[in-house]
Amino acid sequence: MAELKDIANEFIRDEVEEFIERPDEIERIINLFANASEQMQNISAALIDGAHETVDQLTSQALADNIEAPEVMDDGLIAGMAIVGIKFRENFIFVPEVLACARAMKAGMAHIEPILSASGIEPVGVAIMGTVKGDLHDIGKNLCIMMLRGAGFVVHDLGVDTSEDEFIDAIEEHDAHLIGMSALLTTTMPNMGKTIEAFIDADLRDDVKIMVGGAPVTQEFADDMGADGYGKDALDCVAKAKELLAERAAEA
Ligand code: B12
Repeated sequence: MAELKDIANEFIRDEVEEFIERPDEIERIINLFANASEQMQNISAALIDGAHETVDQLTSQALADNIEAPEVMDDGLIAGMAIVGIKFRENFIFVPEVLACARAMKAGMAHIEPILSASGIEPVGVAIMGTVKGDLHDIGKNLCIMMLRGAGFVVHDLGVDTSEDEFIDAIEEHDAHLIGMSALLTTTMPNMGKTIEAFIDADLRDDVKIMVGGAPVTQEFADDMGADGYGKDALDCVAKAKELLAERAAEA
């Protein structure tokens, strides 16, 4: 098992010591960073610090050094956000600080996006993605969109705070058969179920496959509200999207 001293970056070691209290989380976070290169840890540290210009520069440098985009995304950017999430939950930081971290995340993602989205392969399907009504979290959804595009999907992004009608209109406008909904708040998760009900009411439920995701969403919740699939992360989102479109093709 990795130990705190195995994390090369001093700022991150201090963050773990000062802000992470739960033994299971200490173990998870130490393992996460101890297994990442020092260059990735430096990106995480800048993200945790909300230093968007530094994240911008370090991400660009890492890619120029031929580090693979998924490694920069997972070990640099998403790993940093894991500490931000814990600090936010425990009230060590508040919305303005988290917004600065989100801005830093976006600065890094801007470099990764063109690489992950450039699939160069034949379009494999059309997907509509959006964060549900009342919810403004879009970092995870945007990562899923990048990965979907990279896998050859044409994705129409409805952004955040997406109403049931906006999902329905988009399906009709783009002649799409796959929807991905994201929710990060326990208070907005039920809006996924409401959107599914709206598709039933509009007599369109059989025309679409619906997948859901977001940190508080589980397979059980997805099953309970009648979604067709659940994905735990962006890689899973792509796998689920392919699986659901194949299912639909078999049914048609
Ligand atoms: C960043 C952040 C914010 C930023 C969002 C910026 C942005 N542009 O997104 C800001 C500051 C705006 C914010 C605001 C709020 N937030 Co906030 N936020 C976070 C934080 C720290 C990180 C979220 C994140 O980006 N994670 C990183 C991404 C990569 O992970 P992810 O979103 O889970 O996505 C991955 C998977 O879930 C999956 N996935 C995601 N979507 C989809 C969709 C599909 C189809 C599939 C298959 C997969 C999939 O793939 C992604 C990639 O791997 C979380 C903490 C946390 N642990 O999640 C709190 C958190 C979600 N926020 C929380 C809260 C309470 C709020 C506020 C209510 C705070 C307030 N008092 O105002 C507001 C709500 C605003 C609103 N109406 O939405 C709580 C929610 C608690 C709860 N039980 O509901 C959390 C959990 C923090 C906490 N207290 O622990 N927040």
